[in-house]
Amino acid sequence: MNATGWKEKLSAIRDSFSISAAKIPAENPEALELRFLGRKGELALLLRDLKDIPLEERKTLGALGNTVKEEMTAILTGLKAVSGAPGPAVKTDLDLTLPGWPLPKGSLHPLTVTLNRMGECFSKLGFSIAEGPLIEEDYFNFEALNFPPFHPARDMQDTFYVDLKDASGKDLLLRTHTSPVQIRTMKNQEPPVRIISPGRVFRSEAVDASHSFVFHQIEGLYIDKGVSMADLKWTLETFMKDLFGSSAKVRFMPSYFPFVEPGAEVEVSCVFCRGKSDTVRCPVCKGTGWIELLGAGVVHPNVLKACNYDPQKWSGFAFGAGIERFAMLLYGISDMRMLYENDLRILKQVH
Ligand code: FA5
Repeated sequence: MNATGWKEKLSAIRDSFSISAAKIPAENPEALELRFLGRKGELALLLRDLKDIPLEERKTLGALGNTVKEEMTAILTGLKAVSGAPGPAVKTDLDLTLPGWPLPKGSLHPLTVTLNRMGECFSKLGFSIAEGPLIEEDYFNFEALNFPPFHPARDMQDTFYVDLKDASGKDLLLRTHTSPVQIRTMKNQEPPVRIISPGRVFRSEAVDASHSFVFHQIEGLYIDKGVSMADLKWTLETFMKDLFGSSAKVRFMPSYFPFVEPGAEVEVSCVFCRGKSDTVRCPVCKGTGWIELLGAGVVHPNVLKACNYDPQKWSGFAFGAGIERFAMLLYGISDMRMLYENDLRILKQVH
């Protein structure tokens, strides 16, 4: 047989193998293997015929023949796997009877768990979630919230100013509270509005057990017809009882925020000593029986006007709470810094 004849025969064997391998129902892969690759198989015999081909052509043809052989072997392995026929035995030191390695299981961070729990309470009351940027315009963080430039109320929130202006030349800063989301939402939406807005805030403050320079707040805003301080009180009381249990009480202490009138600091009855720290002084409420948790009030008419809401027609309440303070109460954490140290012994206790 000359080289051309050998090549034609190889091509015919390859085609015949392909047709047999693709048959439905499939042919027995062992029988196919024997027919084409076995000692007296069609391809094996053809490869043996190579000895009659002149040496200079034998090398190329041999390589061609081996490629076809490899192709056939790969297809046969696949067919065996599908038909469940045993493949070549694999030697392994793996002991499949041994128990598996324990996989370390992650859990949510206490701040995330706290935020989720707070979010669930408010979603039951019909609040939806709104978000805003962390790098904020001075206008949204202060001006539209009734803090005019150079007003002394700005000193209440020590700010990180950014040494950049945005594309339209506006002053930028790291937001000091989540209240700018109130403005962004009202400017984009017709009333009624019922939102909560969780997120990170920044203040240039010294760090201690109850203060951080980066922390988290959750804002609440409800605008509708005839909303009053009584609605705020009911909402926050319902929320605190849901979170801390039905015996939790809420009280409002007069306070000042330029964007609400009247404004209040809201305190919850101490969930640790339940106001009974007469014998041993409670370290959390310092014996007062009350813990301050958030700021709140009735939305100031100037804020409504800045958002083109008619204060004669619409009114509302707003509140802003520190998520870290709630996490500390819920999980008995005495120092806020523990929440940021990523010590697994602390983090693993919260699920
Ligand atoms: C505000 O930030 C107001 N925007 C809240 C508000 C919203 C009032 C809507 C009225 C209406 P204040 O600065 O008090 O208020 O912060 C609110 C809460 O954030 C505090 O009660 C406290 O829980 C938390 N907080 C304040 N400063 C820090 C800090 N440095 N580290 C951790 N938590 C803080």
